Amino acid sequence: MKRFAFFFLLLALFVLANPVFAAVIEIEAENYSAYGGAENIQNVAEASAGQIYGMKPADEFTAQETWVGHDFTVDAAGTYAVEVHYSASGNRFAEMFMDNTPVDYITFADTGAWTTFSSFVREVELGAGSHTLKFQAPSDYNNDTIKTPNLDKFVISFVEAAETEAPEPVTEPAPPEAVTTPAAPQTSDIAFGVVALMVIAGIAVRRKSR
Ligand SMILES: [Ca+2]
Repeated sequence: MKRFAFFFLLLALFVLANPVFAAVIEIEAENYSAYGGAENIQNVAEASAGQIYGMKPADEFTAQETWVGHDFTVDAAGTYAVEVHYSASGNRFAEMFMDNTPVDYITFADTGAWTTFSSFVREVELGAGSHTLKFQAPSDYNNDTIKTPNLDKFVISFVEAAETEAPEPVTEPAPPEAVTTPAAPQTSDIAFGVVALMVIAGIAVRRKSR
């Protein structure tokens, strides 16, 4: 029994230390953080938690200011999969942003009915900390010709840790400059010196013998 307890302790430590097992974040679209356009929460029995957020322009036509944002926080930097659950009667469109950076212009493929839900996944790179997932009506939305989807739920899950940058290669120090040895005295210089010494010695000897 003690052996099993030790094993489970090891397993628990591994799970806690490994961000792969970080909690999956689920956000109901109707639990938005902020929105632009018309607030549009609807009860749909088939939806997750029984409600959806329908992106809707304030005036039914001018959608550029129609958006909905959801704040969330991740503990570890890395690649995350954002699973988007939605419904669409006919193809619908919205631009997806993470922290106001465009991720993709999404075609929300026709699910057949507003009560039928489907999902797609986009991967994003996230730093540790807080983020905002935002969907905005496409900029080419005009006179109701491009329509937006009903958003149901987002599931954000860890894929892999951020790559740590490889350290700069250590550059070898340049080899020291070759030491130049002083030029050896020329043979003629040596001969001149010897002769000079002999002359001086000769003079000295002569003076002494006088
Ligand atoms: Ca929902």
